[in-house]
Amino acid sequence: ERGFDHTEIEPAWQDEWDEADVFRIPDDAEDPAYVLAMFPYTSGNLHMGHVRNYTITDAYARFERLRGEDVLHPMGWDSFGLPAENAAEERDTNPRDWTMDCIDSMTEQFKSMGFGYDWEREITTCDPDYYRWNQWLFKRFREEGLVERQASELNWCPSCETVLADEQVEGEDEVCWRCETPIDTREMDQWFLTITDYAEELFEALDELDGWPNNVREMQRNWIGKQEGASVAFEIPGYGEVDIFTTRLDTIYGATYFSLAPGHPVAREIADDNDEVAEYIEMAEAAEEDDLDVTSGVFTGEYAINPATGEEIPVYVADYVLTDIGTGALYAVPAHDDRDHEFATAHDIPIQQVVEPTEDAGVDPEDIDVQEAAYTEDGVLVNSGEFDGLTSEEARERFVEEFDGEARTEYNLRDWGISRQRYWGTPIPMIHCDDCGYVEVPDEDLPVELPEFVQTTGNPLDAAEEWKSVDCPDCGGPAHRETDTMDTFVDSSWYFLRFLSPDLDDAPFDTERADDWMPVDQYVGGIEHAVMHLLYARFFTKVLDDVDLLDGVREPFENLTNQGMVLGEDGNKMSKSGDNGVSPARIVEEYGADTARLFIMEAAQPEKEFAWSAEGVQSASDFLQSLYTVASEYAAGDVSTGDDGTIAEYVDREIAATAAKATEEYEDFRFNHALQAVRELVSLLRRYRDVTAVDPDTFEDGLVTATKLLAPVAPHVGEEIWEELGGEGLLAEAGWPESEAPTDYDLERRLIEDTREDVRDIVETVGIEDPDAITLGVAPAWKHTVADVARDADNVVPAVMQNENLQQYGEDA
Ligand code: ANZ
Ligand code: ZN
Repeated sequence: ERGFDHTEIEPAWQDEWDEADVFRIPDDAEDPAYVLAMFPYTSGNLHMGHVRNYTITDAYARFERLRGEDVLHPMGWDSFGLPAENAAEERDTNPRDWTMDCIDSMTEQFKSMGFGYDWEREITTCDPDYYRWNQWLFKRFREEGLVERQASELNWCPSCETVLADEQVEGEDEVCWRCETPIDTREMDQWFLTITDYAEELFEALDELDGWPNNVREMQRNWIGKQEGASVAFEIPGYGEVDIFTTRLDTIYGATYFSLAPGHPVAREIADDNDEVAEYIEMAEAAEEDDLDVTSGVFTGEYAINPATGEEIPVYVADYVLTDIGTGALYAVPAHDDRDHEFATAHDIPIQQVVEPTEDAGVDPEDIDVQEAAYTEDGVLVNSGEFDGLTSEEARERFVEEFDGEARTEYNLRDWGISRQRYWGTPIPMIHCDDCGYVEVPDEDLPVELPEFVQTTGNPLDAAEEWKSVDCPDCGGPAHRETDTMDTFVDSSWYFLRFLSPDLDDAPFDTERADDWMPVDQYVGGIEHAVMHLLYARFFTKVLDDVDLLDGVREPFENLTNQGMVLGEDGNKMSKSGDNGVSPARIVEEYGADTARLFIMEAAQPEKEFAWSAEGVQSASDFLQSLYTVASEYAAGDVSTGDDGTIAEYVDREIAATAAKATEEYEDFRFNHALQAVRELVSLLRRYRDVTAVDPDTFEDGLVTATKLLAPVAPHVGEEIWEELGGEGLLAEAGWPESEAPTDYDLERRLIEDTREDVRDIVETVGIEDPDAITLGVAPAWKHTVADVARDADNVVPAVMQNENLQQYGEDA
């Protein structure tokens, strides 16, 4: 019985790699492939989602390294944040100790998976050597005018007692992303980074991010919410001119009412003399976001004059008009806007059509009844005076001038509130003095380190009296420190730059090295970061370039992959706490890291979800054992050898073709296809050995090639086999197989594959269970189809090799 014992070989090879510094990347490397996985939050435990994320990235990094690239593949810890504080409270310890323990145990887990990181570059965001640069950067942002104090209504989690960014509020019932408590709102003064200054570039540059999945780009587009339109003034007699924002200026002739947001200054002015309006505003402002529907609103008794028609239209205050979007006022066109239609129907407001479909729209204008439902498409103007017959697009352009409007672009994106009233984060480097107001902490006094942790129900920094009280850097008078800490998304907005020069102590990162090494070539992480993390990191990169800390790098991540979810065997999301969670540690213990890695990578393409399968794990394990066994039997002289001509030639071509195919699939991030090809090669080798005495050169070349192609995914077993076969040095440094496919080979292979596809199609239509078995000639009815493939003389041998049952047909042919 020859097998390997993963509990012995895996730790041993991990040590060998460390000793040989396989994963170290020297500072003077010219332009390494930068392969990065989103660094983990230090929860203490790796779950399967992590394991998948890091396996994908590690396999790709190893692939690039084996191909001879310098590879930067670092790892660090996203280690600030509320959970540490909560855990510390639960366990009666402090967030730092808890976090450090988590890092220790996660490091162990990483190592046991065989992930190859350059640990010399490890960074930890809760380390003062890291967060001092958050503070330093905050000051540079402030110098650029990108930091503001803004009073605003904020999402407040009553359980975490902290402000949440919009992105941290989840689901329709608006719950806290960490603890799932329904959120409240509160009005407070906060520190904001004015990301809106970059809205246009953040939006437009998405078009060029070809290496990003379309859905992520689309999510960012929606989040930024760019709307091109115009503003036009409507006169409300007694109250002056009120600007509206519209994306549909072409519909201005169809405006049948005018609407103000409850927070609009003119609405408040009207409310001064109108109790009904005052009551409505009060009610609307007290209401939770989803309490009121689109029809909620009140007539003010006032009228606005439509500059296009000169007509007076009634003015409403309505909750569906948002105070901080556009100008907080709009003219409403029920015939062409769904919300306006609903509102008008409820309030008995006339509906006037002004756009009808163009002739080539494929819709009969007669079929449009705007009394029934709004027609929201562009079209041709009707009932629009002298402008009838213009297209919507022409009208929009024309009307801006005609009605003294102004082209205007609006964004849904809001500034980024970074203040958190919690302890475990980067202290904001500001001091408040009664005389001088807010004063920056001088650079030489950075970092502002966190004081000892104390347990309180509120913000522990508020309770740290000694820490809080300082002299004002400007006037020397008594002052106190800002007690808000930064949103942890600040940490992750530039960490990928710190990896380049993690020990630098006079700058956050080395500008020249960033020039050489950035952007990240391949970034891998969860789709849950499609908006916040990935948008903030793009924002930071642009600002850093604008303040000359970067030199022309405007996007941080050239290629992005979002790994799909790992589901439980039941097909439900594998939860960390639920019963369907499979513990990575247990799998590694029982089967070894290579098996876990191979199973995960074979299960699906990185972007696709897949369900955990004990059977799949077993199959991965069996495969590795059997490859190892074939190799060690061969090494021990247990495989009979001899020269055998045609078959060796065929096997040689299969080996070359497999290397070519696998290489291409690795490059395209279709690891499962690459691995499938390797499996096919290995079973070919086994059949070769079973049917005849093998050509030793060919056979050994086959084993070596399979092992090398497998090395990114199953590196430990790979080393073991490499050693058995007498390979020199470490497999991790042994290079990548030649990947030139024989030129005449592709065509033949495609022919075989196409035919298989055809057969599979037929089989699926007829509904026979195992198409592969049939393709390979088991079901008599289909044999002739497969035999067609074998008819080509050159393919007789391949066909025979595919399946013994075909021998007959090959010979017949
Ligand atoms: C007149 C109009 C006619 C509009 C029409 C639309 C259709 P979208 O549709 O998402 O691009 N709007 C303007 N300010 C608003 C505010 N503060 N709160 C809520 N809605 C507001 O958004 C642009 C449209 O949203 C604008 O164009 C405006 O209604 C409305 F047939 O103006 B429109
Ligand atoms: Zn002062």
